[in-house]
Amino acid sequence: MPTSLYTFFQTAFPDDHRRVALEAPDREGMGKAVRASWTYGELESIVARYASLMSELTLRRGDRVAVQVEKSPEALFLYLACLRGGFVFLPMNTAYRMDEVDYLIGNAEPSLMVCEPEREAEMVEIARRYGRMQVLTLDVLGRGSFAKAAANVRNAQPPVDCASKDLAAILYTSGTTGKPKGAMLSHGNLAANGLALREAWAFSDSDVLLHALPIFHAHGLFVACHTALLSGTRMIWLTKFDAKQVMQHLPRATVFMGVPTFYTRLLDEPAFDKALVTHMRLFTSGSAPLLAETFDEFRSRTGLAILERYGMTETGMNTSNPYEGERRAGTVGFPLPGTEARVMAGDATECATGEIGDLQVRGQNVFSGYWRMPEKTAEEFAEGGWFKTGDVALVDPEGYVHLVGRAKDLIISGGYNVYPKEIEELVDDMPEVLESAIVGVPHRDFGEAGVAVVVLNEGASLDEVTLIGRLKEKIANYKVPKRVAIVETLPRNTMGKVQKNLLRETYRDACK
Ligand code: MCA
Ligand code: AMP
Repeated sequence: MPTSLYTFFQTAFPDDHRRVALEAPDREGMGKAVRASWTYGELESIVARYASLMSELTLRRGDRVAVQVEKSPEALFLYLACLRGGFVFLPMNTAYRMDEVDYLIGNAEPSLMVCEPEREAEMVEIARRYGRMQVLTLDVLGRGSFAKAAANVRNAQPPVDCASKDLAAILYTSGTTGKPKGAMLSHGNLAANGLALREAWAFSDSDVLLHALPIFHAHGLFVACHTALLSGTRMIWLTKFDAKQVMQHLPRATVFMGVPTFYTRLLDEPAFDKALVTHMRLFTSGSAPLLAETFDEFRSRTGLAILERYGMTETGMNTSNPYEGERRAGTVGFPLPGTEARVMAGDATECATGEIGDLQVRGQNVFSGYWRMPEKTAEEFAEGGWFKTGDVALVDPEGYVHLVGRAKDLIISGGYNVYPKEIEELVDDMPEVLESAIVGVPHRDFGEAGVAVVVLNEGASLDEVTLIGRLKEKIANYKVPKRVAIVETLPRNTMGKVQKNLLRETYRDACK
């Protein structure tokens, strides 16, 4: 039984290494020099070369490799090379601005940063400050100093035999207080979850996964790629989600995974209908709540029921609607094999069926803790190894889990998490601002989006465009509130706490 995730993948790769692992239609027609498809054999040899290059760069087992690059097949190979070589992959959202990247590098202390060529100079500057990080580049077409150096590698080294508990990746997630925390995911966590999904969703080597998610978060990188790689599945690799492009490739696919915004955008296309999905056996949705109306409209347009599942960066996937059996809109289904879930009324009391409480999960999929934050880690676990998800849920009489709210102050916009606290701190730092509150309100396209409600200092003036412009210089665009309201005071309760529920009500139509 393998313990390294890459060895798990290798075991599942087809015996015939000439079978296609990945095709990148975005690259077709770009000339002979630009590849548009890779067999499993080619994938293996590139991954081996990339891993060997990192060893030649004197990276050691357990060293972190930070990656902020556009989605490309080579970016996936780089991830796989980290797994193969025993290095710890640290992906960063391409939308992150330098302040955000700087913090993550300072915290994770990577030995290597692979970035877009345009960002190289800024990264070198950061590297100089932190001392020991090397910087190489990789662009969306797989070119750059990393690929160039890898092409010259002569001796491919054998895969490193990682143990189940060894770190495979660190994914940063922001928190309700303070700075982003690095969720430490081991080979064992990722393998357990990938295998559970392969079984639950009946993946096989005859599947074709249409991949349109970004690969710097758990959904696109782990959920989608791991199930495919653990099944010897072919992937059609799109650089980003574009409804028309997805429709063009759907007829050749059997599985598609998305956030709810992907589905609402597909439904906005008049030509999206049954004829496009004749080979499709599975559409999954997650990262944010799928509205029942989207589920229903999708079913009436295609005849297929979207399978909604629920997970977190820290845990991978926890629950899923059934592959066989009724998929219920507004629910996230049952705990996956190997994962336990319970709803708690307090520290020690479990809720009865139908009662609302705090959702906790436990299983091999659950991470070991936050990078160098033992206290934060301890706070998030209850006795017995139960992880406190921060989601509020109930389990109905038939065992379906319903997510009914969040205990954490979090906005999920188009599948990306935005923590109001992080934005409020930046707004409050502006000299004109006395205080602010960021709330999530319904958004036609992204499901939810942020509105900044701001109180100015006496006599100060600041308009929406200026405030938004300043935030865009500091943080990723998707975190920037879509609207700004300047008000006299923020509503507070008797304890002095801002009543965000009232603000959500007041501004509920602001982003419609
Ligand atoms: C782009 N913008 C956004 C978002 N995406 N604003 C809020 N929320 C967003 N998600 C901004 C852009 O910067 C731009 O701002 C403006 O909105 C319009 O951009 P547009 O061109 O429409 O956006 P896009 O490039 O088409 O991207 C939308 C998207 C993308 C395709 C829905 O956000 C996406 O791929 N989302 C998937 C997220 C995901 O994979 N989450 C998984 C996390 P401006 O006009 O100001 O420049 S993992 C997870 O949550 C757990 C584990 C789980 O359960 O899966
Ligand atoms: P992340 O930190 O990006 O991993 O986001 C995890 C959070 O996304 C969870 O704690 C949930 O609040 C939310 N989430 C994931 N899947 C779903 C879903 N199907 N429905 C509602 N919320 C979801």
